[in-house]
Amino acid sequence: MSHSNSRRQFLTKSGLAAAALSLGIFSRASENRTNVREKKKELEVYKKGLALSTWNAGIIANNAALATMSTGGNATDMAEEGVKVIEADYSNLSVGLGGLPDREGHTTLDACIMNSIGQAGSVCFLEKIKHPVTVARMVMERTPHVMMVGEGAQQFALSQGMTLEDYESPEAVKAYKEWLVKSEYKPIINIENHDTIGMLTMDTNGDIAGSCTTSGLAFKMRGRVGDSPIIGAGLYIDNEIGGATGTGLGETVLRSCTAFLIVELMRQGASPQEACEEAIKRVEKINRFMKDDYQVGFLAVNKQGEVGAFGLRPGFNYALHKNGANQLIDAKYHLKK
Ligand code: SD4
Repeated sequence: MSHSNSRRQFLTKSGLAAAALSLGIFSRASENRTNVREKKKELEVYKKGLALSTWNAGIIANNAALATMSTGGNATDMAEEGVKVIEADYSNLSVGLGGLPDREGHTTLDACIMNSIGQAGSVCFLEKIKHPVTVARMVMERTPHVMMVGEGAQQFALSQGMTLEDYESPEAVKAYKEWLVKSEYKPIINIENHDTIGMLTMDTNGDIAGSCTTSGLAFKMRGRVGDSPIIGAGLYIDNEIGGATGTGLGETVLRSCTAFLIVELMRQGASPQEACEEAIKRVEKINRFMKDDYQVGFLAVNKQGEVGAFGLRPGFNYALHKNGANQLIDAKYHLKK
């Protein structure tokens, strides 16, 4: 169902429908004009493709996604290739094998991907594999499953031709040694400059896909998994409606199924911006028992190529590649600090 259809259904349910009907033929004519205009706008976005991703590194990832599209890639290829560039950048301390380790000194990776026909793949607690997002895609396309974890996920990756990489980031090792001195476990987002990448893409057919990849919280308990590889929490796509992905303290997102919520709000007629704002407020409400400050930021796109972004607190930014221009934007936020 198109966004305008769902919006109409939403209106039909309200008292506004009667008023709209009583306007008769004039309102229908203007609705038709609006539909034609919306359709044209959609086609423009489709032609040029769209990529939207979290934090500063999103600029590079968006470029890689659009480059993939221009060589014939679809939305899923864009979502995979876009974030792979960040996974391969070992100077990034929050994504890929350069990521900060858990409390026992091991870097463990989480990732997921979802395509435009509703298929999803995910890996969690994966070690020594360079591209968790690619393994997630393999789970999606080559197995009857959605999620694989730990050793089993690693074995599967090896069976599909991937190799073990024993990379140790000097920066991550140094940070870990410093952390060991106090061994204080206090996961605070933003302040520790997390950079998990969540990406939403739209290709020349107007199909939508998404991906999310992270090394999770720095110095997390061994075995801890956040929201990023969880379909419905860190990422959700419904190609009839749109998609959503995010970043932040995963536990708070897991408790509120944020990505799924955003897509459902859009289904009911909310714009991507309205949906992100409502969902972030919901995250805050559900997690009101939390004593420490935390950050969460979410992005959304709908079928018309309209986008939304919202943070719980200041500091969340994202990169948007739309109509041929790629730019970094500071998201609006809910709480003052
Ligand atoms: C997690 N959501 O593992 C991730 C962390 C993150 O920016 O997004 N950091 O909880």
